[in-house]
Order: sequence, then structure tokens, then C-alpha cells
Amino acid sequence: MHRARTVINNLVPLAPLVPKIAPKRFASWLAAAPNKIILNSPPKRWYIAPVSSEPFLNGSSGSYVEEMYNSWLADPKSVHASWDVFFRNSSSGAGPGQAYQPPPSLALPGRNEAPLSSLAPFLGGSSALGGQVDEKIIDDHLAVQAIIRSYQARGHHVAAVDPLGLKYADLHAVFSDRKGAPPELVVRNYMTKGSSLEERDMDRVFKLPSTTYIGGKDKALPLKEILRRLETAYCRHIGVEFMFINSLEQCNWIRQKFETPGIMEMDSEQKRLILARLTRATGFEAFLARKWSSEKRFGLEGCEILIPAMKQLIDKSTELGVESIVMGMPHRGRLNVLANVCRKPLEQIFTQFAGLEAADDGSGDVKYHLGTYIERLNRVTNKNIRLAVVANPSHLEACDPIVQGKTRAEQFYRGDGEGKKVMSMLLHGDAAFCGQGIVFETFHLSDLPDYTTHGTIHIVANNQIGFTTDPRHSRSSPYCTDVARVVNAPIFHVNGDDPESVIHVCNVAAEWRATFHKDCVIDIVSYRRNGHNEIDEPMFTQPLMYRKIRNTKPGLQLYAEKLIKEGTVTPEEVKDVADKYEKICEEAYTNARKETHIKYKDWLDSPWSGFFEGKDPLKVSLTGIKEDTLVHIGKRFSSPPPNAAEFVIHRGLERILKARMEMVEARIADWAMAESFAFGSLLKEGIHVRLSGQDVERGTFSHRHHVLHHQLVDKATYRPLCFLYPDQAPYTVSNSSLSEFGVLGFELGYSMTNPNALVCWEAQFGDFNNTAQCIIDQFISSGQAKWVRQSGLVMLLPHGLEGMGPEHSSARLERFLQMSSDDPDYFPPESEEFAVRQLHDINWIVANCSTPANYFHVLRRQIALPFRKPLVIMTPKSLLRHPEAKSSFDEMVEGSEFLRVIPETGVASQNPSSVKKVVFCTGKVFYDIKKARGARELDNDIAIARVEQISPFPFDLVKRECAKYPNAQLTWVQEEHKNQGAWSYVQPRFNTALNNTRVVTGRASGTESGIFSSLVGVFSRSAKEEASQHTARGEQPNVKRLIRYAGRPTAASPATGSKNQHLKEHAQLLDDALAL
Ligand SMILES: Cc1ncc(C[n+]2csc(CCOP(=O)(O)OP(=O)(O)O)c2C)c(N)n1
Ligand SMILES: [Mg+2]
Repeated sequence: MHRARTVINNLVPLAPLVPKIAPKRFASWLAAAPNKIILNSPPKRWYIAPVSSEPFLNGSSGSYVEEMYNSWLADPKSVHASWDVFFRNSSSGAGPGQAYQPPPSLALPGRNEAPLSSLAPFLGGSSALGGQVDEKIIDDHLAVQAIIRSYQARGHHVAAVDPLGLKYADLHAVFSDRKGAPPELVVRNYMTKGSSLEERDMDRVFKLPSTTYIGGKDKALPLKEILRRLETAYCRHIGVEFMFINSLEQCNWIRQKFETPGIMEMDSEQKRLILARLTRATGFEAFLARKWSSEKRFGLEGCEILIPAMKQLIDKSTELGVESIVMGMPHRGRLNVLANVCRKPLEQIFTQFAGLEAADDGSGDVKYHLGTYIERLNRVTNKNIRLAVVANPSHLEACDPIVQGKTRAEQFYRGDGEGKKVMSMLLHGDAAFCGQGIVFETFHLSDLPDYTTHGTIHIVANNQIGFTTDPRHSRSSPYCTDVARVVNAPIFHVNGDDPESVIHVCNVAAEWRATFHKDCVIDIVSYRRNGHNEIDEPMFTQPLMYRKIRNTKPGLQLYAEKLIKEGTVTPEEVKDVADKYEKICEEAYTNARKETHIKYKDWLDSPWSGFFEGKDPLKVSLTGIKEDTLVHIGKRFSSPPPNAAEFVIHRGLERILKARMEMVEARIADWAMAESFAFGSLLKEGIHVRLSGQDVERGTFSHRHHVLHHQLVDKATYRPLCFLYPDQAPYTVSNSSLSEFGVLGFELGYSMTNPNALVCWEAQFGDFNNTAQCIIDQFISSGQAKWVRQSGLVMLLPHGLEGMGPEHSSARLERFLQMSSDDPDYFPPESEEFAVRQLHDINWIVANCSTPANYFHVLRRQIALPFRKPLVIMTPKSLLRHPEAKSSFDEMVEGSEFLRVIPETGVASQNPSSVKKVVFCTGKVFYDIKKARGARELDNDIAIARVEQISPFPFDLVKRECAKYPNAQLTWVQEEHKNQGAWSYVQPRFNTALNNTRVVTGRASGTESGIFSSLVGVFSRSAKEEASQHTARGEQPNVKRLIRYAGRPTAASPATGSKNQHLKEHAQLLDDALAL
């Protein structure tokens, strides 16, 4: 059905469902704005054809229609009159449902069939029959057509793509008949099964259908030749999977690239180039093996052809206009890629083996994870090219979305809207490609308007094994590449021991990407000569496979022998090329031995040239802005589209906009408005803002509404923040696919490209961040330490216990805090630069803002900082509409700033020495405590302070706030359970802030009885007791004050599923928090 639909889409220039609405119609002043593309950007996809209008296209009729259409293109009379009418109507623009006209019912039997005699002129030789059609001629031609189609569709099953000749074990299961015939026979049988053709027909000439290019200039060929050419195209060393593609144009394009006679021929210069590159790839692995025989390096032996393949892809793509390639790859062959594809200085690679100390900060990473960035001249095309290999963790495939985000960003900032200048290339292992879900998630970003990179070339270094597991146990699909079929990517399986076939496939892939801007996959079927790494013994687990491998000549040797045999090179030349490379390696090795240090920054994949230069690393720009700007943004944000009379917005939205306007007039902002102020003011300053995630355009909680939808016209939208100022930076807000791992990874990659952009990812509910855990652990929290790579990515995670059950209550604040790298025992020296120095030194920032103004400032501070740090914000849900969670413009105008701690400002703060208790908390629970305090008339007795920036911990401000209330007991109140939320993070830090050194309270929770037994926790013990206990342990005895805990007890689940229980717990929490 889908196929039929696409065929029709390609036939019919679909009348737009939506009248084209020029930006002018909404606001003529917008038309000149630089970001008008945003308003205009049409959806890329064509899936909107109402197939239901053409019900006869449902089911499996698509391929039939395709054949008909091809025949009709060649000769309109070759199809039935009703199809002729249909195709003519479609081509002249008839709308869906109008193209089909039933034929006049002339035929007596009432069936929609033309009499055979009417087809006679098209069947060749029929005139000799005097108008009588020989049914055998029809059948034989149909059989030939079916055979051609079978080769195109199934030839890949019998192609000799495996250098070991093992064949994919699981293909037997799929294609063998019960009698156990070998798969080749079965499939070839299938191709010709049921045909009327016999051996004696081999020399008969058949007219070729328009769906094949095997004829070249010939329109007809003998059957024998037809079969020979089909075998050459589809059953030798390349297996092409493409017939599932829903575009006739694309299918024909591929057919042409493989069927055209002589298309794979190569001149001797090309062959020598392949040989030279293969020699370097092989020489590199051999050199490392010799010099560091016991070091793990995850060599490429068995698939060295990967290097010439990548180089060819780069050459061809540069020739076609690409200037920058972003690559992602796993461990296997990584060093070889850096050395021979990127041409990273060999010295830098070799020093990684030397165990030298690093000259710069950070933890560094193992050598086969490091990234690189190189700008160099491509000698083949004589053009400059940038190559980046993104650093990746051990986690296979995790870098896929990161590469895509980085590529997309580079395209965006270069104005490369069609991906002609920047492209991505992703390398995969066979087991990881089919095993890891992130591959699927990344494929599904490939055609989305705000995420597409306009085609990625995927290469699978398919060594037919994953560690010790072979394909029979690592996947349920025939090929490891089947996941790519979901996006209609053509898949080229190729025998890794046939370099020329590999190179041909690479040329086709590069051209495919440049022509259609869609993904494609090159599956280089090869083997792994050693174990998983160089120290592993593969015979333990794959004895038969490895016996075969031992008897297989290396790819370089095979190719050299072939070229020598055909006279392209001499044995001396082969040796000469190898010796030269060996010499290069030796020289680099000697130089590398002189090095005394390694430098992590030599391995940076995303340099931000110019960003750090001339900046005081400890100076933060101001985040408050002019009131005029607030008013201007506020008014635009509160206004309907400029042509409101024509653009019908939802009534509910009219009310929301009106309420927003009233806020502006009253000089206050709620959460959504403060966010628009932060975004809008950055846009004004030329900072691109990008907000992505599930349903972010409206906002999960329907509070944002950054995209207004015309209620009567499909796809007519208005994005107020895109039209704040004529010369503003572009604003991108985009609902994403339903993926966290993929989309968070993508946005992280995006944030790596341009430090002068605010890139935000919002989780639907904060807890969903856990399906993106790998991106958080392996990249966001540790990326700078491992790879000296900074990112200012913002993660917005709705968080808070509001009776919504275990899942939608907690963004798992505790996990982020546990990964924060500030030392709980260390109180940094107090100075003017205390706050910024802390930010500089930590791995990320974790905040839980309780006011819109603070949210505004913390977002703006991301850009005001002289460096970049990821920011994790626990964002509110109920606070989005809480009447008290509003901020005055005074808190956002010039002179105002982000408050790391919001101290008590009420009556308690005026008479601090009589305050009995200071409650510290973070986030929305503040409003609950405050209300309860008022209700209990405790405003004089209890001060409440909010820790808004939890990490890095505001030691200085906490200390100050505690000191202000010398007689008060100090309590940390949180709504999360005791083993969750911020408690375990803040407790030791409070004690450090209070005592300038850490005091370990060391009490296990849950030993008391009662519902909130652990509430009493540490504070049931006197300070004296604590002190004596620590003295006994030899720790610091001079304990002055301790922080106590009030909140829910420990629990396994983040929240109860019962509303009633939730309310009970909440009431208890307030009682405990306010108990004196
Ligand atoms: C997500 C993840 N799971 C497990 C591993 C451990 N591991 C490292 S390599 C490997 C096998 C990978 O096989 P394949 O993708 O075929 O690549 P090859 O090593 O064969 O080149 C495994 C299981 C890992 N690195 N990442
Ligand atoms: Mg493998």
C-alpha cells in the first residue's frame, strides 16, 4: 500500500492540500526577515496522499502499477485504455480520486480485459500471426520480465558477497526448501519457477522491458545474454537490496548503476590507487602489531578495504560538492581511520601507545575512543576538506545521533539547507548495527524536517561476528542491515575481498546521497583475522570459521596478485609501495619516542576556534536585560499572528494570549513568559536558540504554545519567537520523534558545533531521561573530562511529586547530583569569583528553580559564561500555573541576576536571632512549606531558604544563610524519598559549609519505627554525640551545627500510585518540616 502510494505520489504532481500561504499574507514585514525559512519550511515528506481516494492502489498492487507506468511511459498504448486514461489524468495534475475513470463497458463479458488481439502490435512477431496473438509469446515475454525482476529483487541472496564463502547461516533457514537444496539453487529456481521458457529458448531474442538497463543501447537480447548480464549485475560480488524502495525514480537510478554494461570497469590508474590505499591500511595494522604486539588496538585485519572505501567515499563526495564530513565509528579500525583516512599525524597516534603523562587536564580516554578534527587538502580533488571523527565511548552506536546532530548543526550554521556541503558518515559493526536500538532511533531522525542531515552514508564493517557470538545468535533478521529498510535506504552488500566492487559501491553510494539526499548502507562483508582484540583466542568459540580464515589469503595479497596477473602492476611496484609506507611509519615512530607528554586537545573533535580567545575565563556577562526588551518580547509573545483576521487560532489560545498580555501590563511573568524572555533576548543578541523534544512546541503541560496553528488550514502555523526582531537570530522549536536516547544525543551533537547557540532538550516527563542514560553518563557528564569537549546543552526535566504516580514524579535528581564532580569535603576559597570558578571546575550544573525569573537568568547565564557547561534543570509542572510562581519584571531587568540561593526575605529575616528553624529546600515544595508556615502562624519562627543551584553547591551562600540564624536548627526538607532527591548530595556539603570540613553522620536510615521513621534520622543525635563519635574515628571533632532531614522515608519507587497516600505523605512532610 505504501509503495503504491509513493508510486502515485511520484506520478502526480499533487495539488497542494493547503493553499500556499506566503508569509506576506500573515505579515509583510516578516517576509524580509532572515528567518523566514522557518515560517515557510514545507514538510519534506510526501506521505499525505489520501490513498483512500484510490482504493484500488491498496494491497500489493504497487509493483503492478509501477510496471504499468513504465510501460506507459515507453508507449502509452502498451497499457490498457483505462490505465492510459489514469496515467494521463494523473500527469496533468488530476487530484487524488479524480484520475481514475472506469472504462466504457464495451466488452461483452463485462470484465475489464482487452481482447488479446488488441495487444498484438506490442508483442513482437504478432503481425506474422495475422493479428492472432500467440499466447506463448506473451507468456515468454512475461516470464523474461519476471526473471529480470527476480534478479533485481532477489539477486542479492545468491551474490557471492562472503569472502569466506560461509554464507549467512540464517539465509538457509529462510530460503532452503525442505529437501535441503542449497540456497543458490532454490533462489535461482524461484527466479525462473513457473516460466514457460526452456533450454532451447536460450538463443531466442526478447524485447527488454523498460525496467532494465542491461541492454545498454540494445532494446532486445537473446535470453542467454539477458541471464548473463543479470548474473553479472546482481549475483557476483555485489548484492543490491533496493526493490523495496517506494520510488520508481530511485529504483531506476539504482538499476542503471548496476545493470549498465561495463559500468564497473576501472582504468589502471584507479586500480593502482586502490592498491596503494590498501597497502597503507594493511601496513598500518602490521606496523602496530609488530611494535606493540600485546596492546589492544581492535585492528582491522580482514577488512582493511574499509580504508580505501572511506577514502573513495570522501573523494567522490568532495567531487560532488561536499566540504565537510562528520564521522562516527566504533573501536574496530579506528586508529587506522584516523591515520589513513583523516591523515592524523602518525606521531600523535603512536604516542598514545607510549603510556605518557598528559600535558592538559582531564581523565583522557583509551586510544580507540578518541576523536579528531582535521582540515586538509584532498589531493585527488584538489579541494579543502574538513574531517571530524567524533569521540565515542565504549557504548557501541551511541555516537550515531551525536554525529547527526553535529552534522545538522554544521549544515544549519553554514546555510547548507540541502546538505550539499556537509554530510555524515557512520560506521558500524555487524553485531552492533542490528543489536542496538539507537540505530533504529537514529534512522528515524533521518527524514524529519528539523533533524535530517539530508542523507547519511552508513558503512558496516561486517566481519560476521560480534566478540564471540556469530550471526545465528545475534540477530533474527537475514541481514545485519535490515534495520535500514525502515527508511527505504538502499543496501549494498559487497564482498570485502573484491576491492573494485567495494569501490564501485562507494561511488554509487556517494552519488546516491548527492542525488537523493537519503541514507544508504554499504555492507562490507569480510572477516576478522584475529580475535575480538589482538589478545583474544578466536578458536575457542569459532573453530571452523577461523580454520577457514587461516586458509584465506589477506585481501592485499589477493588484489596485488590479481593486478600483477592482469599486468596492471609489477611485483616490484607492489613491494615498493609497501616499503615506502613502512618507512613513513618508522620515521613517525622515531619522532614519537622523543615526545614526553600526550595532549588531549590534539584529539578534540569539535574545536571552537575563536570562542575562548581573548576571554577572561572567570568573567560572566550580566544576564539582566532592559525593561523595553522584556515588554517588546512579552507583547509579541502575547499577540496573535499579525494577520489575525485571516489566521484563525483556537479560542482557548486567544484567552491564553490575553492573559499573557495582562501579565505584561502588570509587569509580571509566569514560567512560559520568562522562558520566552530568555529565548527572545538571546535571539535578539544573535544567539540561535533551538528547543527540541517530544511535544515541546505546545509544551507537554500546554503552557508554552510556541507554535500557533491555524484552525482551518493545515500546516499554516505562526511562531511568535521567530518574528521578534527583523535582524534576530533564528529560533528553532521542534517536536521530536518519540525517542530520548536518539534525540538527546542529537541535541548534544548539535550543541558541540557552535558555542554561541542555546540548545535545549526537554523530556516529556523528567523520568524519561532514563532511556537516554547512556548519553547522560557517557557524554554529557563526562565528555569534557574524557575528550576536552565542552557543551552548553540544557536538559529540561519536569520534576516533582504531585500525586501522578511513580513514573511522572521524579526526574531522578539524585542521579545527576551523584555524578556531579564537586568535592563534598572541599569548601573552595571565598572570593568575588567563587561562583564562576565553581562553574568552571565542575562537570555540569544542576538547578531546580522556583521562580520564573531565576529560570530566565539561568538560561541566559549559559551563554553569558566564558565557557560552556551542560545545564540540567528540574523544571516544574504545577508551578507553571501556580499563582505565586510569578516574577516581577524587576527580577529580570538590568542589575538583576541568577540567585544560586534565594534567602528568606519575610519577617523571619528581620529578626534572625529569634528564628528557631531554617528550612532549606529546592523547587516547588517551597510554596507548600511557605503556605503551611503561614497557616500555622510560624512566619516569625521559621525561615525558608531555597537552594536554586544545587550543583555546584553554593557553599558560600549556604554558610551565610546559616550564619544569619545562629540559634536556629537547620533542616533540609524535600518531597522526594530520603534515598532520592538532593539529600545525599546536600548533606555532606552542608556540613562542609557549616564546619569548613566534612562531618560524616553515618547513620543508617529505617531503624526507627513508624511511617516516617527516617525523618528523625541524624538529628535525633546530639551534636556532642556526633562529635565524640567522630573523634573516636579520628575525624575532625569541632562540630558546630548539622543539617537535619525532613521528608519521605527511603523507598524503592519514586512515588506512590495512590493519590490518597500521596496526600497523607505530603501532610506528614509538612508537619515534620515545620515541627519545632
Ligand atoms: C552497547 C555495548 N554493548 C556491549 C559492548 C561490548 N562489546 C564491545 S565490542 C563487542 C562486539 C561488537 O561486535 P560488532 O558490532 O560486530 O563489531 P566488531 O567488534 O565485530 O567489529 C561487544 C559486545 C559494547 N562495547 N557496547
Ligand atoms: Mg562484527
